[in-house]
Amino acid sequence: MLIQVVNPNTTASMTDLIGRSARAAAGPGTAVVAVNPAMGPVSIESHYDEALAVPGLLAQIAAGEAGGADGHVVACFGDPGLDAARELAAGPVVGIAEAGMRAATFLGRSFGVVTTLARTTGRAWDLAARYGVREQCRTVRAVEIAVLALETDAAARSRIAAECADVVATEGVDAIVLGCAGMADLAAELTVRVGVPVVDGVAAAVVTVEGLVRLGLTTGKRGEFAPPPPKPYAGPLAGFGSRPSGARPPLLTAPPGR
Ligand code: 5HY
Repeated sequence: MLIQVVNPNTTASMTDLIGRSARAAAGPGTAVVAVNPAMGPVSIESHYDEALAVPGLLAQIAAGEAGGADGHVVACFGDPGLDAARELAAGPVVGIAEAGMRAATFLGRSFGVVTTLARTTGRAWDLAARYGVREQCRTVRAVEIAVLALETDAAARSRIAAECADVVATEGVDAIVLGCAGMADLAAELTVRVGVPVVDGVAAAVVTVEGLVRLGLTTGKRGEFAPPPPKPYAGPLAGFGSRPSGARPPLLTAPPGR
């Protein structure tokens, strides 16, 4: 089985971190390719970033389909372009926010989310509502560390641990969901430090896609998620439009799979 994990921002070092977490979670016989688009924002921290990350994400989904991927992971906590990706892909597509939140609901009555910037917490609440887990989501907290600073800020780790511990102490949650793909490498250590399961959405999404593929299950293609109707697109996105159903837009200069 081949699973493509797409980091929708353009930061290769973050894609490497995401790839390591994804491979560690994947079972025997599952190959993981972690990629990021060549176009789009270096990090996704606003609605604007998220909107403009989607074309690159979809180009990667198309490239992965052409490359034989059995399923895909959208490795950004806003689950950007998830519905569009599900229209394009034959196999299942899972976002890390959905996978992380749903996994947390198996681990107890309530969970909290710890994410990067306060301005992204609204999106996390919207997704909790969309996925029907709003009631189990007790709080969404931000550590006010920029996405790319997660790799460079020496204090980031202890700052995130302190916030997780405070969520457990003050909200009494049974689990924590990490609100950024760039935190994927912290889950195991934080679980020990704060004493409740800390969920990495990248790992949760990989095993979810794996399970769906093993069961022979994929997105329903009869209605809303049927391949997008072919039509002309103008301007820089011209390559995204004119294709017969099931065909894919031409590949953008995607970096070689890792
Ligand atoms: C992420 N941004 O997972 C989100 C996290 C966030 O570039 N990868 C990003 O803060 O919304």
